[in-house]
Amino acid sequence: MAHRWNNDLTAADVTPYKTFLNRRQIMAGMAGVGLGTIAGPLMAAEEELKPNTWEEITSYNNYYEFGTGKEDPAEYAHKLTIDPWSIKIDGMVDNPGDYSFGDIMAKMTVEERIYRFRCVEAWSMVIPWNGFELADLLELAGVQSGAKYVGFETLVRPSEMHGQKYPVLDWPYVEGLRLDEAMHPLTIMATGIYGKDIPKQNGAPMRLVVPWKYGFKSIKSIVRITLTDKEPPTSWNKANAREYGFYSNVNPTVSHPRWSQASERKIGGGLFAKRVPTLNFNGYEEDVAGLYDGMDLAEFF
Ligand SMILES: Nc1nc2c(c(=O)[nH]1)N[C@H]1C(S)=C(S)[C@@H](COP(=O)(O)O)O[C@H]1N2
Ligand SMILES: [Mo]
Repeated sequence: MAHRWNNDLTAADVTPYKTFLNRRQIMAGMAGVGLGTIAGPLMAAEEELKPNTWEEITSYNNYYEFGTGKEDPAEYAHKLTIDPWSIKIDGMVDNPGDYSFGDIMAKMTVEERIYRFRCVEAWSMVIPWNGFELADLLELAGVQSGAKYVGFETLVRPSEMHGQKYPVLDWPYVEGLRLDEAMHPLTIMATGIYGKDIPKQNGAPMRLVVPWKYGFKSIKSIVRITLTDKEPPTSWNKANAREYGFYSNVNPTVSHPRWSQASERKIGGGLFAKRVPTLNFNGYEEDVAGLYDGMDLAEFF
């Protein structure tokens, strides 16, 4: 399927691969944690920056199935078996069933897209994801007319995901989108990054990427997609409804109860740029604002 949106970012906007790989250490360095892993010149730049709070740091590297520590996913995710892999698509679809990863990949057109992608924790990067539009997969399953929402679930396998032995979240990790959000061409299932297979700590073999929403909406290692007429539960909303709403659109005017979301730091070029204002819908306002016409986005945050 052809691109259905205009990409205004170029190769020059992409965060260098090395910076991407080192970002956990880079961010850790900002809090004075793991200083030994930071290269000299980078350290000098960091020292001029106000350190992040503990809450910010602990949220950077999020894949709680592998532990809550920022280095846990990179350390433990290799244990995950991703072959064979299938996604159950059920609920309000004409063609429910288990779709194997191989079958899905054979039917989808995988493209490279360049996304500005930021996390709720106030940093931003530009990532070249490879993937396909979620809409294409949903069309394959045949969405029924009464469906209004899409629910997603991550694998539950405590033998390989030791973080699931602890009730830090209610497993499985679940997420949801309204159907029109899910069908939007910016919503992709990512299978690769920087032209390589997606690393396990980033959600192999398939994870969602919703670039106008905060990072936690981008659920990793998906095994189930359910079409429904009711707003599906979402993990962070279940854990803390006051801090995390269903929509979670990047919105600089709505502060998180514990921190401002008005600005972000761009990671790139080996040095930190100054804080820059966060853009409404993470810069995708033109593409997605229409989805929320008439909605009070402070109420539906
Ligand atoms: N299954 C699952 N998906 C998840 C998470 C998680 O803990 N478990 N963390 C989320 C959060 S909070 C963020 S910021 C992003 C981080 O994705 P990245 O490591 O690829 O940048 O993944 C999201 N998807
Ligand atoms: Mo996050």
